[in-house]
Amino acid sequence: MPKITYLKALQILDSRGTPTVEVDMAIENGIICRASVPSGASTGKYEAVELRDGDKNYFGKSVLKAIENVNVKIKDQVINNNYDNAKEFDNKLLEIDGSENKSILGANAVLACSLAFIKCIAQYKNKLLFEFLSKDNNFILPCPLMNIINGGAHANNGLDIQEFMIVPAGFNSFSDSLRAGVETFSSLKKLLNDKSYSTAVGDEGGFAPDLKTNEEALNLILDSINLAGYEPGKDIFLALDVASSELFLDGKYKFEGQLIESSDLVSIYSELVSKFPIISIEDPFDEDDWESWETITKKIGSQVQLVGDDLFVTNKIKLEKGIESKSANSILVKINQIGSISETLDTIEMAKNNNYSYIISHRSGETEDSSISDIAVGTKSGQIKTGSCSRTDRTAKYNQLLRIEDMLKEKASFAGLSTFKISS
Ligand code: 2PG
Ligand code: MG
Repeated sequence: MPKITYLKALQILDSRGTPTVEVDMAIENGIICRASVPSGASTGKYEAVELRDGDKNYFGKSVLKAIENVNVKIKDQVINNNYDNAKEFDNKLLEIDGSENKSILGANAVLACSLAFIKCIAQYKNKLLFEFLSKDNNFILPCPLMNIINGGAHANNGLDIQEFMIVPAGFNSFSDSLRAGVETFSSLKKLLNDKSYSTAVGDEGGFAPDLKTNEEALNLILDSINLAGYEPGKDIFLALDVASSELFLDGKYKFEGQLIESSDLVSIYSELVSKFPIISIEDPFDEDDWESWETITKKIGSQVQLVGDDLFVTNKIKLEKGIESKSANSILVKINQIGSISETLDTIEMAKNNNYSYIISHRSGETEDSSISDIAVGTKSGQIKTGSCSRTDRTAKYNQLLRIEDMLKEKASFAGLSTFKISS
């Protein structure tokens, strides 16, 4: 791999208008790559540290310290050096940082460099990122989990559950699946309009109507699937991200206006799964409530995918604890939660080896960088969570998948339901 000849970070804005880090990197033969970093709202307590300035600019959210860390601390050590592979480069970043959780350089500074580097190597090897990441030539296009009704920390309505997603899995190709998702989204808009609900969209491009109950949201989605001409539970399934760390209060959960015990919540989920074609529930319990995770996995883990997001924060050590305690059967993978691409790939490998499914995911604050689509194809995740089908920050990811599908043609198959941890 040729030497790194240029490295420059710039403060740009994410989809919420919050500052984030963008990096341009060049290598000796003239290849230049750009990467930028997403940011969460319902962040897990154990995520790698996103460095923010905390001063008066942007109400404390500017990232100029992280930018300086790239432009000075990282640049000084990596410029004119060459690294054979992503792991070697990422290890160098970890060494410069020296902390447990990237708090010195900032996970935002580290990830921007890590992602720019892997893009440079891929280009140097004359490969697209998804090809470079793939271990063979059997490509699988992921099934989308599309967040069409937003609640929780992503909207200011009355819904406790953060994400109500549709999963258009019953199709033969990614583009047909996406089309069915888009048609359902448009039908939902019509239904909301008819009922005089707001059709303004939330952070991830889904609608954020002021619905009163979670079941009302689920029923509206079923109606919109039917209205679009599809069959719920055959063509299109449902998925939830409860993001329940946000609902956890003194050992109980705030749910539909009441403080309830975790055992009540287990019953609520079991009932929802029996009433609706729900195939995946993310963060049903708080990131520290391991006991409830074990209980629910025992109870419904053979029927439905139980996804650890805040629980695992894309961290191998956390995932290992989950595997040992039989908590969850799936992991959400967010590159900025752990902060480097090689660590992300290591976590994916662990999930794969232990029969956990893994969903490549966006953050609620996104940029135009669509690398997660390549990562989903390159790692054969079979599932991608990247919001609804509005807002360019979300559609950029779907558009990249359309391009990959077009490029691969019959060399790729569509994952459908194949990677979901559900009873057949
Ligand atoms: C989540 C994500 C993405 P955030 O909880 O899964 O949908 O939200 O980026 O705000 O953590
Ligand atoms: Mg989540």
